[in-house]
Amino acid sequence: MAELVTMGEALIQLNALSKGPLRHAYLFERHVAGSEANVAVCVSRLGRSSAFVGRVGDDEFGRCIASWLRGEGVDVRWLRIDPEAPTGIYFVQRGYPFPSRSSMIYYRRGSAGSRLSIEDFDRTTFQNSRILHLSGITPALSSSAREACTKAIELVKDSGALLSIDTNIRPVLWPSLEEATRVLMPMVEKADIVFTDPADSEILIGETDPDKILEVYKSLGVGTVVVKLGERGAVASSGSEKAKAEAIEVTVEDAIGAGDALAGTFLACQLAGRSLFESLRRATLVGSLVTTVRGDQEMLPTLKDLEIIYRYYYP
Ligand code: KDG
Repeated sequence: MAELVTMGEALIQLNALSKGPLRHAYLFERHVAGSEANVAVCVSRLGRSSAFVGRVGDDEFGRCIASWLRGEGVDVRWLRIDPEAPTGIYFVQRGYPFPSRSSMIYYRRGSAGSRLSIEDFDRTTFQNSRILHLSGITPALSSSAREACTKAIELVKDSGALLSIDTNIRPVLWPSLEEATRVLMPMVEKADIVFTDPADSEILIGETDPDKILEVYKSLGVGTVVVKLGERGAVASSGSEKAKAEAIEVTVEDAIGAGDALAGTFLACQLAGRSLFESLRRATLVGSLVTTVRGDQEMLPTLKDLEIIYRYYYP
């Protein structure tokens, strides 16, 4: 069984080749994405085993996601083909209205991925796995997806594996930010590892200061907290240890997916037994790298390449 199991909605990303408002974009590039799928691929590229639980439609985009994940070495035995609904997609608009920033425009309501349910996995899915990774996106998709997250957390807490959660609040997917907080906080409080950022933490705990954020989640009983700070890098805390890592300077093509790259690399490093500092530095480095291209997964390095880049930046 896989060391890391993750559950959520894998999506097709259609990324505009040109920067600017989408109404002027003529050409789009197709990528496989979705926060949890990004983490699964990242972990697998870094030489650790990962499995993805979710649904895609019985359509060409669903087949594209399934074969891509399989090709990346992700265990897809719990990726279900749902004939009743299409695979979800989203478009990426880059560089407008803010230069260097991207926005996501979803076409995913009623998608196969949002129909994730407790029937899609069982106790054996998590047998011998060491980490279950969830994100705040999945509970926002539907009541059955929310129920699936709750059930998976219950099974993992019984199995002794660690629960990792990336808060990943996508406001357009929630009826209100209060509802996001009401649903996500009980999940976050059960987590052993939490990834978050100042924007999400302002919503969830009313804090934007990275040190305060670490403090608050630690006081709620979360063992390891990682605060992603974009071009400022990241800070983390685990037990009595604290670490800080700077992002490397890059030319940003599309920043979407950087947080998942950071989380996936951090988790792969933790699975490999690396220290908090070593894990955070590598995670921040990979987070920066993926912003240099369009697409969330193409730039995720193999373990061998990560070590080469790491030695270059940290001789
Ligand atoms: O973190 C990147 C993801 O947000 C992107 O791939 C799309 O999963 C996605 C989502 O639901 O926003």
